[in-house]
Amino acid sequence: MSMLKKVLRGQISLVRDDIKALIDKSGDSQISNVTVAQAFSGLRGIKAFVCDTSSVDPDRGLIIRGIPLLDITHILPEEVLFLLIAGRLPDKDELNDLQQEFSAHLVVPDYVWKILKEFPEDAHPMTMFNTGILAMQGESVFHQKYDAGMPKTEYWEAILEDGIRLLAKLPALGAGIYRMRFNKGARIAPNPKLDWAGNFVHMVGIPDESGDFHKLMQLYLMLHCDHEGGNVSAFASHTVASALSDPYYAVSAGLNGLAGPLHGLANQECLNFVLRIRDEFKGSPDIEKLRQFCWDRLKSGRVIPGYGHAVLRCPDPRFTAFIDFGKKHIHDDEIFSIVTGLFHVVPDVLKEQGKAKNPWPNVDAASGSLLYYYGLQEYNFYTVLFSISRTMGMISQMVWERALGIPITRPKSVTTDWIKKTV
Ligand code: CMX
Repeated sequence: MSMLKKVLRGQISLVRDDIKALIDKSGDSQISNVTVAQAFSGLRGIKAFVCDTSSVDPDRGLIIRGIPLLDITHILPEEVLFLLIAGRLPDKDELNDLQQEFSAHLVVPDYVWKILKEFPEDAHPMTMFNTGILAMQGESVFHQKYDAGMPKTEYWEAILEDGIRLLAKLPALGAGIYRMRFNKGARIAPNPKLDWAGNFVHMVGIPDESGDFHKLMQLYLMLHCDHEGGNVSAFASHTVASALSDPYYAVSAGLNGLAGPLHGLANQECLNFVLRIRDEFKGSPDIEKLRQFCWDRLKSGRVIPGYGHAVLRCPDPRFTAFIDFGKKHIHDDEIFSIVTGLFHVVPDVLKEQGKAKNPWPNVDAASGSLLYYYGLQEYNFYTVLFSISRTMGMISQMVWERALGIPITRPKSVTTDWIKKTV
């Protein structure tokens, strides 16, 4: 049995007892109420369910199991996965054990590549990626054990097994799609000796003599891991998994939400926006020209990608981490200087326009400029990278939801007539 599973076995009954005592004592206490305006506004701000893997503080950003993100930007994605699930960082043996588990499940089955080969040449990489995940659904341990009559108390173990197997394959799936979709030549086989991010760099086939692209991918895959439970992708996968659909169904569903331009696709939109600025001004323009460009975009009725957030009310620490990386490694780069120029301009423009509740940059504002610098320039691939990482959060949340026996999601909708008659 994996060390992570053993750790969880020791925790689950304690957490269950703790929650049972909380409900016995305070089950009738109120934590939120819902206004008519909220009922018409994407459920914004309603506290209606629990997610303990991470939380988003409006003024501080992502906090993972009590640790502010900027305190752990040095850790590996595998370490953050352990942290999300177990609530603490792994020691050396536990990390090694998790990495070995990944190494045992790196290969994407051949039938997936056969399906993906049939896609049109201009298919979006996210469509291919999510299809690849869904195509592997028959591999699900949860699904097989459920059919064989697995007791409820073992659901979480099967979800964890599925999660590790799926996560192990995602760098190969993503890198293979990159090479297939952008005509980069044959797929490169995974190397079981490499770490999760290193394997992606190896299989994507972009030269990395300095090792900095590898460092960037470690940071990238760590930073995007989770963002509490209410964002579109987490909430979608939570809902689908609550019907006891297995992790292949639930992750694919969540990632279909991540593929929306107001969510994870904003990273591709953002780099596209930055490249349009570079092309229009033949380089990095001065601040005044940037300001005008942003106003023109707003006046055409479009959002500024990479800015604003439904929960955050401060610059996203994930943005800060990427900017710090850029300042250290690529500070002279033209594209990166447009990104930092936008950071000087956009918040004031959005404040002046007066619509966005949060004028600050989010995670998607800076990541593309770094990927572009290291040679990953096909920006409609960027959301696939976000997806590889975010699957860690979805799986972690799913493991705990099944461990705690959280029932099927089914909030009550009401009609407009009902509201009119009731309030
Ligand atoms: N540019 C222009 N207008 C913006 C804006 C932006 N970056 N952010 C918000 N607004 C507008 C909204 O479109 C809305 O306008 P309407 O009243 O005309 O509908 C108004 O400001 C109020 O919106 P809000 O309450 O501040 O923001 P929401 O919670 O509704 O939406 C988000 C949040 C992220 C969808 C929005 O800020 C946005 O569209 N940003 C740009 C896209 C983006 O970067 N998305 C990535 C988010 C991070 C992620 O999930 O990956």
